[in-house]
Amino acid sequence: MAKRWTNDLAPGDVTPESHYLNRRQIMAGIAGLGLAGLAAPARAAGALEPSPWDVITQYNNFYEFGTGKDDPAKYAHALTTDPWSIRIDGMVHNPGDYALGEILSKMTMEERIYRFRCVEAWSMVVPWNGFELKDLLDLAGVKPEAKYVAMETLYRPEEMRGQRTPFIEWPYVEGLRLDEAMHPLTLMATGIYGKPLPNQNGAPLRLVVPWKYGFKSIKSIVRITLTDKEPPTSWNRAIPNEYKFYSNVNPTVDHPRWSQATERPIGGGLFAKRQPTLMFNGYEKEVASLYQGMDLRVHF
Ligand SMILES: Nc1nc2c(c(=O)[nH]1)N[C@H]1C(S)=C(S)[C@@H](COP(=O)(O)O)O[C@H]1N2
Ligand SMILES: [Mo]
Repeated sequence: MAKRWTNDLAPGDVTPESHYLNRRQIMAGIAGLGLAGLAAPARAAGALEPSPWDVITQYNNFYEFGTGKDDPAKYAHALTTDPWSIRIDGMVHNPGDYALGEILSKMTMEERIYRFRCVEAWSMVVPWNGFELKDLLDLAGVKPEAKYVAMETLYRPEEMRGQRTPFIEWPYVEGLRLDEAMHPLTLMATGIYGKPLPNQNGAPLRLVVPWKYGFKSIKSIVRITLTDKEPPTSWNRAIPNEYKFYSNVNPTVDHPRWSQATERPIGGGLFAKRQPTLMFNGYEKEVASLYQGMDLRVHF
């Protein structure tokens, strides 16, 4: 499979790290559009400094390990991530149980530095490693009648202590419309900062949809089902009037209990300045066309 982009930094071109990261981000931005040669999108123009490793790996939402932000880092080591396989079924030509290693051997790995915005109004910038979900769906062979992609997290209460309590209905489930799933920005992540994904961040494989609230980015995926019906999603099932299917980041549509106009960058300290939240989390140019003609106040 042809690599969409390569890191063309020369061996001597190593300093400073912030420039290095920004350079890769710009290239990822171009690759994200699949339009190498065109101008980098606006989000790549400014410096997008990744949040520190410790912040990304110690302030987590992963309710399978507890509801506190520090619970996943404390308890997720109990999760066995090898062997791991993913069932791909429903409206595909090649259904089956795919070993993770077999999938990875066929995918083109990339680094993407993305904004990450939780619905709770905090944010980070994360340097993900992974591959485009589209490539995996192409491997499975999506049938023409498929319209949505449903995903499911592992259910293993012996290792996921939070699952011993019915905090939400387990397993955690999420879904995307097929065109969202096929979008070049939609990533299946296997790492951060060039290292394997820590368990608390959703090892060994998690979804990343940078223009949607963080809860859409389902962790530790074991099943992907192609369907013609909008699939159920965990947070919609739990609190249907607060969380709907699309969950696109939108500063003009407030959560019923708080404003979504601004966000708190994690890692900046208790008194860090809140920053404005961007439409589609800053990826408007890339994804707004997916929602043309839709009322985003109704389909939030
Ligand atoms: N299976 C599962 N996936 C999940 C969650 C979860 O509780 N369980 N939390 C979601 C939420 S609310 C957010 S903000 C992100 C957090 O990802 P991070 O901990 O890697 O920053 O994971 C999402 N994916
Ligand atoms: Mo979240």
